[in-house]
Amino acid sequence: MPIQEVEKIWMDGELVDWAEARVHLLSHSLHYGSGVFEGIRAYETQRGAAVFRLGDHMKRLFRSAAIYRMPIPFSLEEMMEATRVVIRANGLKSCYIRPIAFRGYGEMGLHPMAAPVNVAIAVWPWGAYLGEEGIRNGVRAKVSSFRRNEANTIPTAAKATGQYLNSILAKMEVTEAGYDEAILLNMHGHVADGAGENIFVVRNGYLYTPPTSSGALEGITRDSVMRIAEELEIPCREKDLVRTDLYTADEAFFTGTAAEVVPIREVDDRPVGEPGPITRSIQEKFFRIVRGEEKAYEQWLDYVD
Ligand code: PY5
Repeated sequence: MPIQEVEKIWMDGELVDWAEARVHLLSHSLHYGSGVFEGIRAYETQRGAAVFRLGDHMKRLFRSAAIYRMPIPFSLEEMMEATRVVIRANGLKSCYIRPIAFRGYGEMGLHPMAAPVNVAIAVWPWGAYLGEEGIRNGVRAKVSSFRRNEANTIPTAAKATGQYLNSILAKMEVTEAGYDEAILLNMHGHVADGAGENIFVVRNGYLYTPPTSSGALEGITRDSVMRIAEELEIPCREKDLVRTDLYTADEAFFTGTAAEVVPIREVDDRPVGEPGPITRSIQEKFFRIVRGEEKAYEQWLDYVD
């Protein structure tokens, strides 16, 4: 899907024209994956564009950067303000937001400290990552033959650019085979997550999701779903899952900023079924919250104006 271009990108403290947002070929991160990033969404609400859990996403960006000893030359508050500035500059009502901090030009050795840390925030309109049809009727998932990188190889606590090579291998494998999304197991055979989503299953009225120690990212949508489940009085547990737990699930779904809440209707050619009642109720609540229709969750919204 080609990127839908807008006017401006925020780069190192300034708004630059979309086409001028360039980096040097010898940027450290291009060669070694030494960058950290976020994926955030702003939704259209009655009061204009609202960024969903902006502070929590930016805090995760700073945690990711700390793992890689990257000093971000802006404060948390400055990064949040820059996000509002770039959305306003492009006049967007809703968008995907991609902040990135990366080791730039100046050092080609592996010890990266001499390379500057550059920071940018791009925004653009991005529809449902796994498709509108997927949100409505569910997607077909397949367990990839590639295993998830582990917490002590390339730390899954960080959202780093380089670690997505692992997701790309899995995603290519299953999409070329005709499926919509990949599920990755860790080295112990436990379910970690989707290529770019967390995963939940429902069994006998209980909601289960793999713990972060499985190699799952500490997803902000995952956390939102856990809080929604609490309100809906659906018990939710973090638990190690094996692939047959996916086959025998009553319901299953992916969560993520790009994907949002997406039912899984099939795993490895075994039907999980049509999106079930728990998936539906969580999905419905989630979309009401992000659109500013749930007063109790106002603290999750950061209004752009
Ligand atoms: N797991 C992985 C591997 C992810 O890449 C993502 C987010 C998630 C889980 C969900 O985390 P959150 O709910 O905090 O978004 N993936 C990015 C996103 O913006 C990139 C997807 C292409 O959704």
